[in-house]
Amino acid sequence: MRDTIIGLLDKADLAIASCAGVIVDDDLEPMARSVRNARIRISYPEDMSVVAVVGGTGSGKSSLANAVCGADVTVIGGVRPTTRQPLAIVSEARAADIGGYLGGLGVSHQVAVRIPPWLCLIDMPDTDSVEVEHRLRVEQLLPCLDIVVWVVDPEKYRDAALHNRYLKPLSPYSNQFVFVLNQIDRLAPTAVESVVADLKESLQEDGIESPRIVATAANPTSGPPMGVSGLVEALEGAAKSDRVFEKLLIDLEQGSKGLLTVTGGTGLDFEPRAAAALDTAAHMVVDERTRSAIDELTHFLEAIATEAGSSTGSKIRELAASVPNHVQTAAEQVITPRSGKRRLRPRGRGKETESWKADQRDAIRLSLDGLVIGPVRGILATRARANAALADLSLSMASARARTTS
Ligand SMILES: Nc1nc2c(ncn2[C@@H]2O[C@H](COP(=O)(O)OP(=O)(O)OP(=O)(O)O)[C@@H](O)[C@H]2O)c(=O)[nH]1
Ligand SMILES: [Mg+2]
Repeated sequence: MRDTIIGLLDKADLAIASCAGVIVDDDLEPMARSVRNARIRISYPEDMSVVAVVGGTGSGKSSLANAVCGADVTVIGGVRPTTRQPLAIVSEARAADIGGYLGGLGVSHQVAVRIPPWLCLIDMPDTDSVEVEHRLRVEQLLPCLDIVVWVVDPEKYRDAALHNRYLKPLSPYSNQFVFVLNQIDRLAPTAVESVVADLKESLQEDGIESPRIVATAANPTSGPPMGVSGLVEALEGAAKSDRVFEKLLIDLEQGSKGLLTVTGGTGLDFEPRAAAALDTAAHMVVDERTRSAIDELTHFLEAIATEAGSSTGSKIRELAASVPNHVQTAAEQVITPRSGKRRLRPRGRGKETESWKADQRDAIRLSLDGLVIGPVRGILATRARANAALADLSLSMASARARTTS
């Protein structure tokens, strides 16, 4: 799988290069960032999983991290919010292997304790307190995590912000997720099952078909923690070593899907539409309605620019600005035939007039095709090349995915 991902990253670089000048930089950046992040991630061991505990303030994230480690490593508190900086908890045996990756993510607080060697657990700040900085920090780290443990409590598990802001848009990553319903000691034992079922239903509404859900009490008011070994088991299940690559594959799939809609998704149907616009404009010029011909071609290019969008759209709009000059140039041909001798417009509606008009229309259509349509064709050809590179990347990703699921 490692080699497959490396091959895909090379293709993705090519596709991004083909999209330069076709798609505005701001829209290309997420894909470019995914490729950069993926190259960094695969330079660290894939048999270690960077797992973050994420959720609302007071849901019990820090308590869960302590319970998983079997030690008081991180601070839990009664004042909301408590955790202000991400804290990475790594195994003593392999702290050195993953420390550089964490450092690169800006997670400078790291402690080494006795936990399974594959696990690197990050206790995160909250996603919902008054401290907006906390949420932004979580959102900055989310794309670089291998596994996310979403912690909810019996009151807030249907919180609209959690579902709409995070879980719905991130549903393609559901294999990377483990859901924890914490504080079950606060529920009547008979109610736990129905709350878990309701949580499952809300996750399915988000597009997460078969969520892994664990019910826990990380720090119950009385008695020992509950359900923590179930959480560790779920994490072990989620943390197969191919999972790191699978997540990177989804990053690339999501990125290229977005770009493909810009390079080819609109189906411009350019040639027949261009031929129709040229025909109409040529008729207008010969009938001495130059202004209408300018409007016809300008509107056509504007429509194409809008549908193509992004940098391609801007370039077509630039060309549209020259349409009046080009139409004037073409109009002059009506009275100046190729021989250089003036051939005056015949009078009346007779055969001679009609044949003169047909000749002039052909000449004008040809001229406008070269002056106006040709350059647009060139711009769209560049877009088509970017589209082809992205389509090639998508094909390779589809076959990589078929191999991971077979
Ligand atoms: N009853 C009960 N209380 C819990 C449980 N887990 C955590 N708590 C309590 O909930 C409070 C918040 O716990 P934390 O672990 O600090 O919560 P957190 O999600 O890390 O909160 P922030 O750091 O503010 O985001 C503390 O008073 C914990 O003792 C639980 O399973 N049951
Ligand atoms: Mg905390």
